Amino acid sequence: MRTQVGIVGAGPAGLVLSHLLHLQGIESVILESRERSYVEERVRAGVLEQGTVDLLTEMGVGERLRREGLVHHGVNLRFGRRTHRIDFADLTGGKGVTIYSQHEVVKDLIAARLKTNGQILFEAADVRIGEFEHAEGASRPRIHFRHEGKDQELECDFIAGCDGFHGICRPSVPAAAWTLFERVYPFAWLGILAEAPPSMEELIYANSERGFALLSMRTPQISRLYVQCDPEEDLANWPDEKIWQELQVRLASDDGWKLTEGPVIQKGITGMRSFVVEPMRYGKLFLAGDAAHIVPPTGAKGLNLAVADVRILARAFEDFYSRGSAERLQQYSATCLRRVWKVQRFSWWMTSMLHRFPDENAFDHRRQLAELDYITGSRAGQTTLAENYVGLPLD
Ligand code: RFL
Ligand code: PHB
Repeated sequence: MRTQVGIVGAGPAGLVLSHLLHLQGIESVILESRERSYVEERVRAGVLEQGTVDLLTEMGVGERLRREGLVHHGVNLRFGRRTHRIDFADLTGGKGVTIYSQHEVVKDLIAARLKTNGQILFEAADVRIGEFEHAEGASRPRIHFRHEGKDQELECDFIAGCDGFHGICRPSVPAAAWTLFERVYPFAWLGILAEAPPSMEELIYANSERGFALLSMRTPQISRLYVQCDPEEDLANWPDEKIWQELQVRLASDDGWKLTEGPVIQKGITGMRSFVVEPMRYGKLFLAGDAAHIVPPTGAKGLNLAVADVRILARAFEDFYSRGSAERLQQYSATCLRRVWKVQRFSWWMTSMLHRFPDENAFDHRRQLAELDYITGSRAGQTTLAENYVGLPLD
């Protein structure tokens, strides 16, 4: 088999890249280790920046998103039992975010790829990459894999490593070629999906004496809620009643607001880390999305950052194939990393401002509350949060 760009991973990064390339007349093949239904049902992120929505719309995959997505023009911070709304529309000139599940985005992208005869090989086993080491020269990268019981080889001009944090692309490069930057947080998020109408129109991020809590949503009937917990926590220790009890206490306010409970239909624990690999390119291998960086979910940025990377990568491939210019490919890593580090900073900042740390002392906690008081009380502070949350410019 032969293609122009071989893509490993059918998450948001791989799928958006493949569809953007198709729109530019560039061929690609996606190899995905999981089955289609698994990829289409995996519960993950839910907040899309304006730039992500605009890009998906321009790509022709925004129709259901426009119809079913919930547009939010603000977000609430709750601390000291009081609620403070950050008004994105007012602070950013009308911008907002859209609440639409990542797995719905993935479904829409897979449908669009298949409709235009895109090749996605699900359940590709033992995926290995080779001969990508040299940026210049005639050697062609190869991806070896097993599909439908047969060993196969995909020859391509370039490989896009869109295979997430636990993928095989990054570890296929000699460790000495990368510099890794990492911070692992001493807490995790226990998340639930509940059949309960969201108790607030917009999200609530709460810093409480008992730790962080978040009220989010998926649809007007389904709430998505999180509580900070120990990273080693066993889900078995969290029966539904205990989760609701903890949410009730952490989200409690003095303004008459009430949390509506309902049957829990899904729950899971997600660890929290900040991670960046530099550079994001090695020879003819380009890393994008979670394969290159991880953010803690407090800023709701993981999916948006993955989309921003592949938008830059698709443009670079377009320049290469249509004009023979490799300049943007050479600049790919540096261009992405400028944005990646700003988003890392924002995600770390939101995380540090909103969680209780096991080693914090009374001074640290008072300082955290003062920071929240400052951010919510000053227009400059609110603007800092708002412009990062709705998304920094893509260029
Ligand atoms: P993905 O979505 O992980 O997709 C990678 C794809 O590669 C496949 N793969 C392989 N395929 C072939 N061969 C191999 N050897 C392979 N190894 C892996 C995988 O099956 C998968 O289909 O990465 P991508 O495209 O970069 O997209 C990034 C986003 O998915 C991610 O940043 C966010 O979902 C992060 N994230 C969250 N972000 C938020 O903003 N809010 C959230 O609430 C939120 N929750 C989450 C999350 C990430 C999670 N992970 C990674 C465990 C919850 C979880 C559980
Ligand atoms: C979600 O709805 O899953 C969600 C929302 C906001 C975040 C993280 C996750 O910061």
